[in-house]
Amino acid sequence: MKISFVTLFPEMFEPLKASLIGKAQEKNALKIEIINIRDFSQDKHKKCDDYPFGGGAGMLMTPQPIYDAITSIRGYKKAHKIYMSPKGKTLNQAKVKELSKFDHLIILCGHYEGIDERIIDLLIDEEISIGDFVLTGGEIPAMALADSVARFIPGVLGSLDSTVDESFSDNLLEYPQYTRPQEFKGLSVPEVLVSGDHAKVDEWRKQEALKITKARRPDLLR
Ligand code: 4GX
Repeated sequence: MKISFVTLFPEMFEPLKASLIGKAQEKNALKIEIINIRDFSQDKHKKCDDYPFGGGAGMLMTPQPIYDAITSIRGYKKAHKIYMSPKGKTLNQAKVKELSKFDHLIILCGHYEGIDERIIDLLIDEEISIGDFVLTGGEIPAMALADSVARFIPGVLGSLDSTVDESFSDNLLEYPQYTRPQEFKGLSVPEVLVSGDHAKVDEWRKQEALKITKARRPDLLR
């Protein structure tokens, strides 16, 4: 898979080199590309923002540099083009899985009060939100989205397939887990987990997953 990030702040993507995504790139499972919108500004001062027509607080990103940045990307017509926005549909694991099937994602990161709506009309396939809160820009949401998508790409996760047996795979929160030592600060690991009875362990985990999901996220059970 290829992921192209389109941004005014390319330096913000440096941490991706260190992470799992960096490892995936070395293994050629994933190709990351960072496009600096400012490189495409035709303004004499490389300006990329302006006041909104009709007035109102703050600035908007102007359409020309974004349009030229996206259309400069090889294969942009066939790529799936996403705008990160609190107005988008909230991301969930089913959407992440769906996105992992595309060969090429282009993720546009907005700043200020957002972007000129005509970019969405002309180029964007879907708007995605990572949750009902507002950040200063779309870069962190874009990295969160890319990180979750990358986990579905073969060669990204260390162990072969921990994506299957995990939170959300059956739309439940994960059961509690324990490692050594068997007793820590007076708290013991539940007896069933050290019993060696795999059927009992599986049943306990299923019940615990249901219990915590009912308590914290009853919306997931529907
Ligand atoms: N999930 N942001 C977008 C600019 C903006 C402001 C208003 C449209 C309307 C966010 C989120 C998010 C910060 C990205 C503001 N765009 N992105 N940006 N929550 O908060 O994805």
